[in-house]
Amino acid sequence: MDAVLRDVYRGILDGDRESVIEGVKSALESKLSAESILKEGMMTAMAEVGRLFEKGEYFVPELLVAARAMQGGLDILKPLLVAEDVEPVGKVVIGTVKGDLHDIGKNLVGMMMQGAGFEVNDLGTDVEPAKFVEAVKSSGARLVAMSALLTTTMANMPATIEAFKQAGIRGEVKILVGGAPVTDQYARQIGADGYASDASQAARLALSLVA
Ligand code: B1M
Repeated sequence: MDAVLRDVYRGILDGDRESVIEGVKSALESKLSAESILKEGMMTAMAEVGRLFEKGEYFVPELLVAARAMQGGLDILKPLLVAEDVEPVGKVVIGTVKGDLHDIGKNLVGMMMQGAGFEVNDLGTDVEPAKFVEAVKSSGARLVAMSALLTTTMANMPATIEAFKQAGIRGEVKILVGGAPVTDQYARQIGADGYASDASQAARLALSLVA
């Protein structure tokens, strides 16, 4: 790994937001692409944080500071991942499902969708099914993107799809799901319209769903 990326990686593992911000700026100055900084420096670090948590070497506070440090780096990369001043190709309502507080993957998906030309209405985390429905009704969005990182909260994806059925507008929206425990098979089983394994794929799929 490039030395400057190693600083970004280390900064996330140490939960050192300032060093991640400085590392990302230096990496950009040394002409590394936003994509390689994100994938090689930041996402590999977050995967390692997860591994250390599983092994019992990291605990929730370490996860929190690592996430805060990663978000600091993402804020710097955002303008490079997102196209400015383009005519929206469509509107998307995005959120992490009820009971789930993980937002880094969802934020990345939102950024990539914005980069692909979507107007993104981000409802945040722990989003109740009814809130997704209300947001679609008030914004006129035709695409809904749901993220879940916990096996226990995945079940709130079909609950949200059911809320759209109950509201009588299931046929008016395309629903895209993703997040670490979600699979293509699960997406089909719950009646979603699409599944993506990462943020770039989610943006491509979103474009094809509104085409
Ligand atoms: Co938590 N956590 N966490 N956590 N956390 C995981 C998910 C876990 C796998 C860690 C582990 O055990 N190895 C585990 C889940 C186990 C399971 O359910 N099978 C876990 C657990 C157990 C928990 C708690 C229960 C811990 C506790 O309290 N004892 C708790 C739950 C809180 C809650 O949500 N109610 C908890 C809390 C937290 C923090 C709040 C401390 C923090 C999140 C902070 C934040 O997000 N602001 C946190 C973190 C940081 C993690 C890990 C370490 C990293 C997640 C992350 O940001 N990854 C994670 C371990 C891991 O993932 N290896 C873990 C980086 C991000 C870029 O990847 O989000 O996967 P990801 O997004 C990817 C794809 O999944 C995809 O695109 C992205 C890449 O391009 N994607 C989509 C995501 N959403 C998509 C939507 C799409 C399409 C693609 O379409 C709409």
